Amino acid sequence: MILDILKRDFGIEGSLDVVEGMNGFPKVVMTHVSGATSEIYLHGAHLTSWRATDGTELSFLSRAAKFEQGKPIRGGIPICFPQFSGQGPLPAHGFVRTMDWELCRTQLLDNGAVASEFQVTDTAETRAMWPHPFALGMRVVLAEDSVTLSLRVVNTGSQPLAFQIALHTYFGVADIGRTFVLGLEGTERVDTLREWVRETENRSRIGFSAETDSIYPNAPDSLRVEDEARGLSVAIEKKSMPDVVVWNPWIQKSRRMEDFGDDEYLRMVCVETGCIEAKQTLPPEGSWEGITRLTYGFI
Ligand code: TA6
Repeated sequence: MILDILKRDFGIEGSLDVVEGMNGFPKVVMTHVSGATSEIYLHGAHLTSWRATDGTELSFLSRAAKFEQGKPIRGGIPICFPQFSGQGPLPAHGFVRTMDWELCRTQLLDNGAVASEFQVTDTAETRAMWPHPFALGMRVVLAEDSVTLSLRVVNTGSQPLAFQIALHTYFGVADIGRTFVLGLEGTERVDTLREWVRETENRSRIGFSAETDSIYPNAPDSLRVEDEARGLSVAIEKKSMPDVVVWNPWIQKSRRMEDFGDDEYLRMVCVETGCIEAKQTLPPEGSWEGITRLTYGFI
């Protein structure tokens, strides 16, 4: 059975296991010696859980999330590639988040961190939608107080490869009304809910009281999400992922999403990092890498 083979080939006693997740979908469970954990489904190489050393869940996974072939998982950290949202002819956020990725490496590092690597490449189905060969890798490193996600795109074709890419990170919070995003003051904001008007963000602490869906092109590489109700913060540090999106669906959009509870907007916020306006183009054999590190702490 595939699970037994994955356990045999990639399991690390006490640090990493491959188990049956929802609907029998295989998932990697990483456990740091401190007690911190993370879970990543091979479906979409989708991180669905990141827990602190005391078991506090820092990610968000909808109670209505679907675990079905061809469907994205609602919550966690979906990988958007080669398109972001509906900004092109492909399915929303591209197609890799609904593909089965290969688990290709696992490690227990000298510093005690636990690492797993996943890869997906073009298929006849993807080439029918998007006629470009590619290889996309993701590496997840779990440490005591952080999880680091590194993405790498390689152009394995003979033509230039133009793409968008993002980590669509859902953060779990206790109360959206006491949740704030810091670090975007002075950055240009594109408000997709107001005809994509472009204006300067003048708030040092962005709070939430309505549907929010803003793109911040070329945003600072250090941001923070504050969950005031739990006294928790998550620092976001990024490299080569210039653009940020801040999203909360609020009441009406929540009701329209079948894989999202009507009240769940109260307990999540998305702060996404990637190349959205900064579309990338690789020459044949060229590669791009981007990193986002999430570190939790206390306010
Ligand atoms: O977060 C930005 C965004 O494009 C929003 O407009 C919203 O559509 C969200 O992504 C979720 O997209 P999804 O396809 O996962 O429902």
